[in-house]
Amino acid sequence: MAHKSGFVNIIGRPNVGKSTLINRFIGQKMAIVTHKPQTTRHRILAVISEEEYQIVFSDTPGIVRDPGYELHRSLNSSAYSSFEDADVLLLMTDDRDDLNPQENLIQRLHNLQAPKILVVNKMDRMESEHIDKIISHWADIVSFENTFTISARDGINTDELFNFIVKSLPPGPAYYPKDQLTDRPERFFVTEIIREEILLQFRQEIPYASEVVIEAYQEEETITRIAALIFVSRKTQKGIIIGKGGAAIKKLGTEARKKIENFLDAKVYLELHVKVKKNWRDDENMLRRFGY
Ligand SMILES: Nc1nc2c(ncn2[C@@H]2O[C@H](COP(=O)(O)OP(=O)(O)OP(=O)(O)O)[C@@H](O)[C@H]2O)c(=O)[nH]1
Ligand SMILES: [Mg+2]
Repeated sequence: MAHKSGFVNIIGRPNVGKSTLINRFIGQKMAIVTHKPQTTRHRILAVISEEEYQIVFSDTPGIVRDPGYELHRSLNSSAYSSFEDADVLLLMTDDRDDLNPQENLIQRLHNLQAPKILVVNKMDRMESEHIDKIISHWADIVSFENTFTISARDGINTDELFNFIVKSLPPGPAYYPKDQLTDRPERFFVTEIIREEILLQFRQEIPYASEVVIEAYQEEETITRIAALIFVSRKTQKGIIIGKGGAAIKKLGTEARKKIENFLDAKVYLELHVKVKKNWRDDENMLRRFGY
């Protein structure tokens, strides 16, 4: 049989479970997942290779309805860019999705030639009437090759979905070496892990006002030394991240370090600093520096 390959891109609103599904397919935690919307900020490729096929999954930021910052517009364009190279497109939705897609999204779905699959996630907590309602709502708007109702978290119907994706792949060569798992270097995932901890430990606007960059990254024989800088947009936010007597940043550092050690399978020394950069979310230079 001819070798098959393709880019399989997942789009949907923030928080529907896109990253959770990618992690399940990959069989390990690659993309960060939290209960908060706008967890994913960068497009990440996750490659699954077998002898007879290669799937390049692309996790994308959720599509933000009312982009308030330049950052949001960048997240949306990153999400929309995944229409361009899709060989198969998964549109993911869940029980909280408001089912009111923007005209822009509908147009792009209509124009896309590649097979489209509707994925209704979080079935573990949904009534079947609700699921039927979502499916018929979408069926009126776009024509899908197939529809799957799944629980990405619990792994319900995800194997069936995966098999259908493999079936839908066009013939093609391997785009990446078959032992490569992602397009991102280790240090990218280190910044993501720190950002994940910020999302988990801080409330309200703090996670959304934060960005993490690596300042130093040294792999020594027995330890990896990492210094990371957390940018926030206001002085008060810096105070909150540091906390009373440095308690908050200490906890952040400890939890992030444990996860990074687990991810790198190495002992890690992690140093965190916080810096205020006013309105970085609207600052094109800063956004570029942060890789948007
Ligand atoms: N009950 C339930 N929760 C789920 C399921 N899949 C994901 N979740 C939860 O939904 C939340 C969001 O999951 P993510 O995978 O981060 O969602 P996302 O679509 O990548 O979100 P963004 O990166 O913000 O666009 C997390 O709390 C997940 O644990 C599911 O099948 N069932
Ligand atoms: Mg995500």
